[in-house]
This record gives sequence, structure tokens and C-alpha cells, in this order.
Amino acid sequence: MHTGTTLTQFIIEEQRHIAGATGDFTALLNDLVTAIKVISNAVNKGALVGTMGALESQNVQGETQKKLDVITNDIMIRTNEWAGHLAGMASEEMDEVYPIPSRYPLGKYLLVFDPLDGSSNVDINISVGTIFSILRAPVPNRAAGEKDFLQPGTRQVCAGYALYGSSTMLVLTMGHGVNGFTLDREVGEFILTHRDMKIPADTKEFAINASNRRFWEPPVARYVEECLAGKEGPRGKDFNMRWVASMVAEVHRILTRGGVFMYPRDTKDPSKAGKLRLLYEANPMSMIVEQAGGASSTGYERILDMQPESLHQRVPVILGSKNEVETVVSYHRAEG
Ligand code: P6P
Repeated sequence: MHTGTTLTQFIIEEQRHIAGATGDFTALLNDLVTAIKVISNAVNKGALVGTMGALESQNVQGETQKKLDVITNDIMIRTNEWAGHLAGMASEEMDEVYPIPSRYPLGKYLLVFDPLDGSSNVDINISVGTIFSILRAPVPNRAAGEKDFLQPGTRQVCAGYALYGSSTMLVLTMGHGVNGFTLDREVGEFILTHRDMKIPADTKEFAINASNRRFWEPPVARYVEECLAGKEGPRGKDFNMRWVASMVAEVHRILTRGGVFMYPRDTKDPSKAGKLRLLYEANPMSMIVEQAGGASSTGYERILDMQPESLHQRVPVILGSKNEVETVVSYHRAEG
């Protein structure tokens, strides 16, 4: 029985379009996919293997770490550190850049990731995911420092996420559109199931954590109020609202049926520019969304154009259906 296009076949065929491709990138992706399969297995077993619950520790974000945050971070490190494709790794769960151990060769790429995004949902069995971004090391085969990771999102070679939901999916872009793959556990392969994903330019669905309403900037408050006003309001149509508290699930819904996702700057903690992190949440998701015909902005500038200033820098995020994001951005501009 034909299994459809496997991810391995898809990546190799994609590689043929890249002049001078050596197979390094394909091998790196292959290791990354292995880590995602192992994480999917760990997440899927849940309480059966005692991985639920929180640790005493906090990560660099000051967030309580779940057991699975640490377990999945270790899986990403152990599966990707040995093959000689990377000059370093960075993760939401590690304060500093992870240096490739001296017993392994160095490579020409950088891998930065959130190993288990939305992990606060693990104990209540709501979808979580892994978000990753691949950059070129400025100096190949030399140990990378923090500065090497501080590249604008437009320099990403590849961006993707795994979604551990009712099925495990991998959504990937290498700059030539967005494709989705579903894990066939019996075969152990990701199979191409969502070719050339596109986000509708218009939508009637928005996602925001409405409990932060009193902290929002005026343009965001204006946009949401107009959505809530529905047919009788200035938008002349009713809107639906969603909030899963798992960015991967929100972005996947938007890729599948459109929508706009907002985690704006708010005054809850004025010292923070937003909640989401630029390098391993906003940038990879912005590349995916733009490659699928959507848009992604802070409200004031295109996220992919931003010059990162630190490894765990936070940014406001407004992404999704192009026309809707442009409406929110226009309200920020009107504010002056
Ligand atoms: P809140 C998960 O912790 C996360 O980083 C994103 O995946 C998600 O969109 C957001 O934070 C949820 O934040 O404040 O609603 O818990």
C-alpha cells in the first residue's frame, strides 16, 4: 500500500532545489525529526510514565518548569548535539547558549527552540508543541556565542513546529511555502498530509487572553471592542474568539482556517515588551505565517525585520490573516 510522500522524501526532493546543498541540512532536519518523534512518545504517554507535574525549579523566564520541559529539552539536546551539523543551540529552558561538547564535531547551523511550548497545558491534556528555528552560523565550524544567534528572522533557513494534539503533526517551511506532515505511528514516518498551506486573508476569529483587557494598549483594545460589537458595530460582522494558551495550537488553527492571534505588549509588567520570545517563538512562527500568505507584526513593525538584542528577548505578537493584521497595525499607526 502506498504510504504517501514521506517527510524524508520531501526534504531530499526540496534539497535538489538548493544550489550547493551538501546534505548537511537534510541530515540536521532528520535528527530534529527524530527528537520530535521521541518527544511525541513522551508527551503521549503522559501520566503513565510519571512525567506530569511541576518541578521546584524555574527557567530563565522565571516560569515554573514542568518535568516535561526539562525532559523534552534534554531530548532536543541529546538528539542534535552529536552529528556535526551545529555550532551551538539555544532554548527557552536554558539561560545560556548550549556549546557543542568537544567530543563532537562542529557544524554550520544554529538550532534555537522552545522544546515544549504551552507546557502549562500538559497536566490538563490540551495540545502542546515544539517550536524550532534554524539559522546559519556566522562562522561555520566554530563554537557559537550568544551574538551569533542575534540574527533577524529574515535570516532563518528553516522554521517549524510539532503539534502534539489528537494527532502529532510537523509543519515546516524552508522559504518555499508551508507543508504539514502527520505522524503515522505504525510506520514511524511523517506523511505529507497538508501540502502548501495557505492562510485566508480575511477572518471572523480572533485569539487573545481577554483577562489582560485592562492592561492592553489602546489600538488593541479598540480592535477587540470592534470585534465584540459584531454586526451592529463598525466591522459589520460577528466574530468568534478562541484562547488555548498554547501558541502552537493557535497558529495551527490559523494556518488551517484563518484567524488572528495577539499577545500584545501590555502594562501588566511594564518591564517586559510582551510575553512571547522573539528568537524561538515569534520569529519561527512569523516565518511560517508569512510563507503561508499571512502577516506578523509587533503592531509597529514587521517581526521578521527586528534585530534581536538578547537571546530571550520578548516581543508583542500580532499574526495571522493578512487583512486583519493590517487592520490592527493601522490602529497602532493611527495612534501615532
Ligand atoms: P497566558 C505558553 O506559555 C505561551 O508561551 C504561548 O504558547 C501561549 O500563547 C501563551 O504563553 C499563553 O499565555 O498568559 O494566556 O498563559
